[in-house]
Amino acid sequence: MKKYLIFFSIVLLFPISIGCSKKDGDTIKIGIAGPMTGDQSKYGVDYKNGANLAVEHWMAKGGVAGKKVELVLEDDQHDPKQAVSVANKLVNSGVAGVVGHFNSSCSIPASRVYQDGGIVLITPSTTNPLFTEQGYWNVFRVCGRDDQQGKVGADFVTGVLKKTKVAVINDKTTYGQGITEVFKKNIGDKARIVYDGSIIQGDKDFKSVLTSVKSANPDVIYFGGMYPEAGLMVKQAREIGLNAIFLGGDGAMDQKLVEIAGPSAEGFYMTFTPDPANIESAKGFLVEYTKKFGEPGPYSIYAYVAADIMMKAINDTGSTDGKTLAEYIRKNSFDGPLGKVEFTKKGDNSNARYVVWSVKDGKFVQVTK
Ligand code: ABU
Repeated sequence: MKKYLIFFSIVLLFPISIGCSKKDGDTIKIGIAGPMTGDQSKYGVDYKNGANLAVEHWMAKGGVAGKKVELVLEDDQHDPKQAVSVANKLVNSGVAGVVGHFNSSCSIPASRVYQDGGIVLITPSTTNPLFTEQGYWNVFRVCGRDDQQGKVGADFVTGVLKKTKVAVINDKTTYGQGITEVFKKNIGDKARIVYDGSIIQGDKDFKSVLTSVKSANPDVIYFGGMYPEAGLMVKQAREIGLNAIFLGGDGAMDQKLVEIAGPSAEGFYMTFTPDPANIESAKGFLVEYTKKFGEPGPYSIYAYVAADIMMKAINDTGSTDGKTLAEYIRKNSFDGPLGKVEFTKKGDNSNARYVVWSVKDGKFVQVTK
């Protein structure tokens, strides 16, 4: 009997130990890449915390394919060149897959490095369409796309707010420019674009641009960019008596925007995915995350889901081969805190959708269904 048990244990374990080759002993490495330092580091921390919680849950179940998981954190500082360098480093370090990057300007150039290195990349937050339109076999996103959220923003301005004079400002990044173009296209002839300009990401003083915007007298200012600039911009707009409604995309969505802008953040609209507090399957995650790390950021739950999908793929295939994992991820659906996640052939989440949020009494609340 003992001999049979030993025989079956070897037979059952053998495919796993053969397949899971990208490991150090009994450890599987997964890369987490994003802005871990600098002005967008809040998003990096959310990535790290969300992914750590997913690993903790897998460890409590006995590990991934029976092995420990080590998260390898890399800081791309939301800089495209740094992202490529980090991607090369992760490929060379033998990670089985990567969760990241945060910014479209980083994920898109890095995705090529991971593809060439045979590594699956699941981004929790990169929304520029090009990420999955390049035709790479290795890319997936848990979030939606800017051609979805840019349209939701435009429809909100013309259909719900019923405004007719719009100013647009982008931050000249892949994300900011892309989402602003989608917004403008969907505004079409339903409203007039009375100002169309840009700022440089990282700048702190927007008063000269805002003074020009004020002369154009818009009802709404659409900002394609991230929370550090969005927060300063709305604050400075109010300081010069520019009281138009602000609307942005998911990049503006973080409690840090309120910290930066203070009371001027009130009424700032942004497009993002529906509130997880209303999703039954997300409730356990939200309670546990809050207890461990404090209030989740908008993409904490997306980082959890991305890491969870990566580990489920490794566990269920017993492999760390990129193509095997990509095929598994493309063919299966994944139940988790965000509900069911399924991917299209290109790697987009077929169930992603967008709504409008706003800042009310210093907090973000969902305002459309
Ligand atoms: N989705 C907004 C922030 C990340 C990006 O650049 O896509």
